[in-house]
Amino acid sequence: MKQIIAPVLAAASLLAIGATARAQEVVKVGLIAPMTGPQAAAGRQMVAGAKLYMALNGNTVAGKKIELLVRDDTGVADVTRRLAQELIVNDKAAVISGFGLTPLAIAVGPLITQAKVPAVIMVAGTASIVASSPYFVRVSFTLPQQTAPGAEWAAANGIKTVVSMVSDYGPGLDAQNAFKAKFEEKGGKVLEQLRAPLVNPDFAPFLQRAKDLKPDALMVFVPAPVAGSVMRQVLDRGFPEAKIKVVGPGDAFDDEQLNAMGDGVLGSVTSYNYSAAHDSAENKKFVAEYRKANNETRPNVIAVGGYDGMHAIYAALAKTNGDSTGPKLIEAFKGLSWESPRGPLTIDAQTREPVQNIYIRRVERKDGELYHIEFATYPNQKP
Ligand code: VNL
Repeated sequence: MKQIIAPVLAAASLLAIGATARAQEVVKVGLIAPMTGPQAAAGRQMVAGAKLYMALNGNTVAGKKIELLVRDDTGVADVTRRLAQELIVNDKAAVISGFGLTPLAIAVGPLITQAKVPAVIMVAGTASIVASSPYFVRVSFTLPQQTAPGAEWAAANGIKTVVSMVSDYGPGLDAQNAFKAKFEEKGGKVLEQLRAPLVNPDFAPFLQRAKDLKPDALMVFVPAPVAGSVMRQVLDRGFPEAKIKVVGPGDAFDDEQLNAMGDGVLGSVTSYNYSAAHDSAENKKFVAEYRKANNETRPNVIAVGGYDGMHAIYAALAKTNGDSTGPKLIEAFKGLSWESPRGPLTIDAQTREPVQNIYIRRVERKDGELYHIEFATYPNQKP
């Protein structure tokens, strides 16, 4: 009897080990972000958002353990491409994510198409990116989506002439074109479209030119990490005293930096998909947990992108019941819909783009701090 039981027990324990190994099967998620360099704030915020989602929702989906692999591309597209290749080929990542700037997303398009690995865009906002590969999916926004409602609001609220000043690359040109198209359709006039270099910008000559043209408003787009520096120069140059308002998408009024901009930005009206003051239970929880985990800093559009990007990955994996093969996974992202801290968010099943509310907000002082207080909504905006 003993001789029989021993091998049976041994087999049983081997089975148990096998079951444990299966239960711990890992799905690797690459997150490529600028953790150093001039856009490092974007990397820090994106990773903080993604990690917060995992901390609040556990690291197991459909029986698979989710492992986050963070890589620093320093904001350089060639590095993004190399890291994506390493994540896919060496680490066998099932999905990659991140992309803090437009050129960094564009750089991985051909690679993900060939490898059939989904790439979740958490920030980059140039309209054309997602259509360049059937394996892109975007949870962030596009600049035309963010900008057009604000242009309409400006035209309907006493602003007749505008000069625009943007960072000279994809999202800046998208914002500039979308603003002009909508603003002029509604009867306004864009007097001049100025473009400052993305790298080491000196805004002074552009701001002087804009001020000399005496518009009712200056429309500004810069990537969110540059917001504090551009707004300081706008205020120092006396735009408020000259009664020139500042309008546009919310990037130049980044939530993390808003309070430090001071009273010169009080009353500014912009259009955007996210405000830290968004009035919902989901957002109150998100802001409180983010502050607790991140040295009391305020979450911004980029932090929400990281948080929602992880949600999309979890939800897609749950939908495939843990099957992380690329073609099945990319299908599962299509049509996902959930309540984000920003409000309701849907990934359009045809375009793989975010459909979301765009809010008109005014900078006000609330509980002793400056916030974007939303007061009008353009619902379910397609990119
Ligand atoms: C982009 C667009 C980057 C909006 C941003 O901050 C932003 C981009 C890093 O597409 O490069 O606020």
